[in-house]
Amino acid sequence: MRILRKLRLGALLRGFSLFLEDVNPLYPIIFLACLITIFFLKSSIEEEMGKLKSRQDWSTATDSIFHVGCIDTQEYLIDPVYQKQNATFIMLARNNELTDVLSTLENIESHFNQWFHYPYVFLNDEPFTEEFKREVQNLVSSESSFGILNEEQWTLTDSVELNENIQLQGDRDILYGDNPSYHKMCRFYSGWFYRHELVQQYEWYWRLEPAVEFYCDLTYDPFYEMSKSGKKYGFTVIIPELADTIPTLFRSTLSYIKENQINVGSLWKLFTLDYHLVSNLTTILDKLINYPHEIINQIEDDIAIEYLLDTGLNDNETTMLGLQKLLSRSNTKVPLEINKFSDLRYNLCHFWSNFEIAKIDVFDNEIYQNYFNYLDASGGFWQERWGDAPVHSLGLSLTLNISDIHYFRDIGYKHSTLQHCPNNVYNGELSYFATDERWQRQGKQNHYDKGIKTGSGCRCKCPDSAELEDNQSYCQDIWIDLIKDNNPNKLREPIFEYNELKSALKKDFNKKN
Ligand SMILES: Nc1nc2c(ncn2[C@@H]2O[C@H](COP(=O)(O)OP(=O)(O)O)[C@@H](O)[C@H]2O)c(=O)[nH]1
Ligand SMILES: *[C@@H]1O[C@H](CO)[C@@H](O)[C@H](O)[C@H]1NC(C)=O
Ligand SMILES: *[C@@H]1O[C@H](CO)[C@@H](O)[C@H](O)[C@H]1NC(C)=O
Ligand SMILES: *[C@@H]1O[C@H](CO)[C@@H](O)[C@H](O)[C@H]1NC(C)=O
Ligand SMILES: *[C@@H]1O[C@H](CO)[C@@H](O)[C@H](O)[C@H]1NC(C)=O
Ligand SMILES: *[C@@H]1O[C@H](CO)[C@@H](O)[C@H](O)[C@H]1NC(C)=O
Ligand SMILES: [Mg+2]
Repeated sequence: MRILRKLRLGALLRGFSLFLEDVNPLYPIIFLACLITIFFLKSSIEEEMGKLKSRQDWSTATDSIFHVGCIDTQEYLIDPVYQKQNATFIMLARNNELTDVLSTLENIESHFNQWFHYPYVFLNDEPFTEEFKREVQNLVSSESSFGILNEEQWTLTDSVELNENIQLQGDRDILYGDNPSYHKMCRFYSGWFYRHELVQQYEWYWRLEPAVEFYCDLTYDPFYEMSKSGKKYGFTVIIPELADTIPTLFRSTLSYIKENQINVGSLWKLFTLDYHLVSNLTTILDKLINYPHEIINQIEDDIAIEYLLDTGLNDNETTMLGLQKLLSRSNTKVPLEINKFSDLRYNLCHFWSNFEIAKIDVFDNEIYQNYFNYLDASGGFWQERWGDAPVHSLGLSLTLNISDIHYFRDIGYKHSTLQHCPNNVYNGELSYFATDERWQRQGKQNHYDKGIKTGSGCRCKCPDSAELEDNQSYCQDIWIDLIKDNNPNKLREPIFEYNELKSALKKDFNKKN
């Protein structure tokens, strides 16, 4: 065999060199150069790819993927420790969205629910048509129930003022600002969905929307895994909110916290930028220092001014420096940090709430409910266009810690224009089995993306467009940072103390002068 292979290789090479002799003596050199270029290009592409966020392993003791790659679902289901959870899908939808609803259902059944059979709750502000119910029931592998929202759950203050406000938001080009039903939807999802009688029959829910897409198979039960590991809320996408839609949401949130003396959870750190870097600052410095790079400069100026005031004005350099600093400080206006309240600012990050897997009681509790009532009374759901996503995120941070949250990094998901799709695991594929002939996959359908060593997904087929993790905002970075923390549930404390910093800087000052 080996001899045969050698012979063939020899023939091939001879053929090739004959071909080269025939043509141009430069060709072998060009050919070699090409090979070398390809080799270096390939390894540099690989190196570049390795730097991509989506190709890195983010798992920490605080949060990691429940099962990397595919697992054997049949075995998982019969394992005596496995327990099906008291859980449901929920979807708010209109009758005219039936096609998009069916597309979501097909997706979730084929990628997950054909093995787990969790029920569905559909909600609507109008009665669902018979056609809607029939088509849905024909498609899914479990029970479905259909609920209607009452007046109280689906409303905004009905007044002239309301209409003017909503029109104004349209004129300002605020996304969905001039669409009253969008405001109602956001208000419903902010404060009512978890209290609906059909939803109240469960302990867990998975929120779906019409026309969303799942790119991978989920071969384990996310409700069970969350319950087992003490997780309470799961997300797939975290992004910043459009600032124009929520001008006063954060201020209202802070008022609620103050009035009710809420001790926020450490999740608060994911959503807020803390200006309070130095404790015990004098009033004026507290106003002048907003960013880390300003700390040292401002305290040094303070020292120079104090020196001048202590020693009096004479024409040596040190007192002149103090004079200079005093003059420039007296000319300094307190910087206008319009988004800073009580030394904090909302960084606009939020879990994208069109996908949520969570426990119903993360919302169905006194603190969150009163928070919603407070926000509702303030009018922001119609005077502005508060989305349910930032309201959920800020509301959750009133009670939850970082370690209560799970990032479903292995769930490939698309809603409207944004998508997250994980890499498959290198050699981590198990063969697919359908429980219904409708979900059979043949030929191309049963071929998936090539895996990598640090992959996490199971049988993902990702679209050829930008991956959110690689094209993402600061929000994802803050998340990664926080789960790396050894003590993620601790709230942040000021890093420096004013008197300590000042006496250290004073030593330098005295040495120099
Ligand atoms: N029944 C009903 N559902 C609505 C209405 N407006 C929005 N929804 C649902 O609320 C969810 C979010 O609405 P969508 O238009 O997708 O907003 P987006 O995801 O923020 O772009 C979807 O599940 C919609 O089907 C409405 O007026 N009536
Ligand atoms: C599921 O949870 C709900 C809400 O807590 C409860 O009322 C219901 O009895 C539970 N159902 C089962 C089957 O445990
Ligand atoms: C704050 O400053 C005062 C007065 O300079 C000092 O007595 C106190 O110890 C400082 N507080 C802290 C926490 O260092
Ligand atoms: C500047 O003047 C003060 C007060 O007279 C004095 O203590 C200090 O040593 C002088 N510094 C220099 C650099 O001459
Ligand atoms: C990726 O980022 C670029 C530049 O920030 C942006 O123009 C583009 O729309 C983004 N793509 C996606 C899919 O978010
Ligand atoms: C959050 O963490 C703090 C500090 O470890 C702890 O006291 C508190 O009970 C935790 N909250 C929740 C909801 O687990
Ligand atoms: Mg949507």
